[in-house]
Amino acid sequence: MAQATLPAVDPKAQSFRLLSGHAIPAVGLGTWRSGSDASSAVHAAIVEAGYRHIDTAWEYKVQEEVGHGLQSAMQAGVDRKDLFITSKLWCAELSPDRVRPALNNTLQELQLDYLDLYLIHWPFRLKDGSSRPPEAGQVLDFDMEGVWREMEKLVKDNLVRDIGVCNFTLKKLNKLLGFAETMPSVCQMEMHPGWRNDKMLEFCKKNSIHVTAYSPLGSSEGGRDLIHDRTVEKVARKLNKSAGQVLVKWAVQRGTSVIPKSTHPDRIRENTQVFGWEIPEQDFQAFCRMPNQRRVLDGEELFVNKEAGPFRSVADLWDHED
Ligand code: NDP
Ligand code: 1BO
Repeated sequence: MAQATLPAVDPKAQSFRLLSGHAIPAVGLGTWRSGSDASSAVHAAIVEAGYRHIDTAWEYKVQEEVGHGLQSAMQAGVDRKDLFITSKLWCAELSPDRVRPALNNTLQELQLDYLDLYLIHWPFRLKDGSSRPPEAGQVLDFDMEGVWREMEKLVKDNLVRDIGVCNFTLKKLNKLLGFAETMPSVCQMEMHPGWRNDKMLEFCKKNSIHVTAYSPLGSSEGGRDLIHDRTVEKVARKLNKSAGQVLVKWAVQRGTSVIPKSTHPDRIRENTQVFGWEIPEQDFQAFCRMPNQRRVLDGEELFVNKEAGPFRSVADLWDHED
């Protein structure tokens, strides 16, 4: 297992260095729930707002639209090699024989011949066509080592530059580190002032795994409205920034890359204007003291079956670590 240390975090940096040596841009565009606007959002992000990092997933059902947006950005003169494109392996594909076909399908939808980063979306295997919540027998055993070996082969075959995970617990990450020949470069987790997840951030830092913070604004549709949180509004007003900008900046100052989603060109631009200024320490710490810490994306609807298991509660999903 490779052991190296990441360079110290430079809060002014516009990218972070991964264990592999590749750079991940500090701010990327999220595409979950972007629907048919994903193409124009990706174009606006790259061509008009200067993003170079796009986060998507097969499960978002927008990869074809994202692919169109990428193509139009490249036609406008942006080089593929300057882009950082992330996608994710869905739960139905979490068996070794399905990893490569799933990646090939994703590459085809995105019209790309390699990904910069391929992540295990959630560490739970689902039967094809599973319902939400899952019925008895729809959540299956997950051969983590077998799947990871296949992910490692994608790197060796230059189909993917880096591999990583999302929504892991410390227990699951420790298990993965026990057999990984290629270390996970990135752990993508829900993180914002309402769910700091400090334990995971510390663990990743100690193990030189870069963290990407998802749902940095508290997500949408039933999420947590951090944009109108009093502390966030107060700090934003003081710094003459928007609420979105101070939330994105807080994530970058913590040493994480961050992937706010928007389909509106003005917000897309706003969310990346977070360089050349800092959140002062006392305001940064005020965000770190936000009460009522809880996840927005707890996985319940996707994986919990209260009667049949194997996960009967949200606490089961998260290995009772919270
Ligand atoms: P975010 O925290 O990014 O919030 C998105 C919401 O905020 C949308 O409703 C958006 O609306 C609104 N918004 C965006 N910018 C602003 C702004 N400046 N001011 C006010 N409102 C704003 O939510 P997501 O849950 O989408 O997380 C971001 C990305 O992270 C996802 O899109 C996805 O790529 C990734 N993700 C990964 C997960 C995983 O399991 N690995 C899980 C969840 C997310 P509008 O579009 O109308 O501007
Ligand atoms: C169901 C997918 C959650 C967002 O990544």
